[in-house]
Amino acid sequence: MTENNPVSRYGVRDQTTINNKADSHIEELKNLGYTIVSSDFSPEKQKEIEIAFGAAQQAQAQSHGGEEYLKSIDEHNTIRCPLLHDRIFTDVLNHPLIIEICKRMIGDYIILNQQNGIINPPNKAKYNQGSYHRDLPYQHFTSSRPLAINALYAMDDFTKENGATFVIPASHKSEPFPSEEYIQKHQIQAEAKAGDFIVLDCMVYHSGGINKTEHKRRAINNVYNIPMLKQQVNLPNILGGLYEDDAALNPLLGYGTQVPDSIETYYKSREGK
Ligand SMILES: O=C(O)CCC(=O)C(=O)O
Repeated sequence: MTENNPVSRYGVRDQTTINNKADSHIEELKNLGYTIVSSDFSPEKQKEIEIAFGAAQQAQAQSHGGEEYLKSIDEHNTIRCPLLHDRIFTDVLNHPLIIEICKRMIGDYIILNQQNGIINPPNKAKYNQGSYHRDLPYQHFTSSRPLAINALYAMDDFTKENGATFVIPASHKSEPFPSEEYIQKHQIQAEAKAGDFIVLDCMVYHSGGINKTEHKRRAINNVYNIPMLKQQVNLPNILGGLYEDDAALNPLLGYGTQVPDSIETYYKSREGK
């Protein structure tokens, strides 16, 4: 069943064509709500990201009340805004194929909603992403194109044993959460290799699995959305000018779409339009 030996069909007038890598991921994302994209990062680059991830976790604990405090608010398994700590995380969020897919799916102007380092803890410990949700939680509607897309960079292999992400394929196309019976029958576990991105339509129901191994399962979640949606945290404020001079990162990080904080600022934004 290749182009030279296509599947048998009748009564078919239109068929999706695939001309490049993005096309085939977009077809899966539209139909199933998820796709696995290889980052093609070299092993050295993957290692660099891993080292920076550990350092960012330590830096976060030091500057935000320590490990015990973060535990008390269930934040010890999340690194908020790793790009604040190391430029290498901008290579993850600004990955060319991911950006191409997001722009073709959402529209030309996309902004980063959040970048979070996430750790699925070992030995079946409780994981704050271990329940089914949409990445626009509490929302029950469908849209003709996604409002947001989530690219989960796998730092470790995602396996059934270490809690690879559960996905209910095509659930972005229905308003309600599916029935228990439907979920049991159709949920799949998205296994991936370290260095892959698990890319999801933000409205597809998904959940981290239980990590039954003795090792952490680490990832970096990057969520992109239309500029009309607010960011999880105010990235331009937090970054304080960091990466503002970078022509690609400036709009992506939301520097160009901040809500004016006064009428004067709003008028200023109109100048030259
Ligand atoms: O860790 C996972 O497998 C899922 C992560 C997730 O659901 C999220 O970050 O929204």
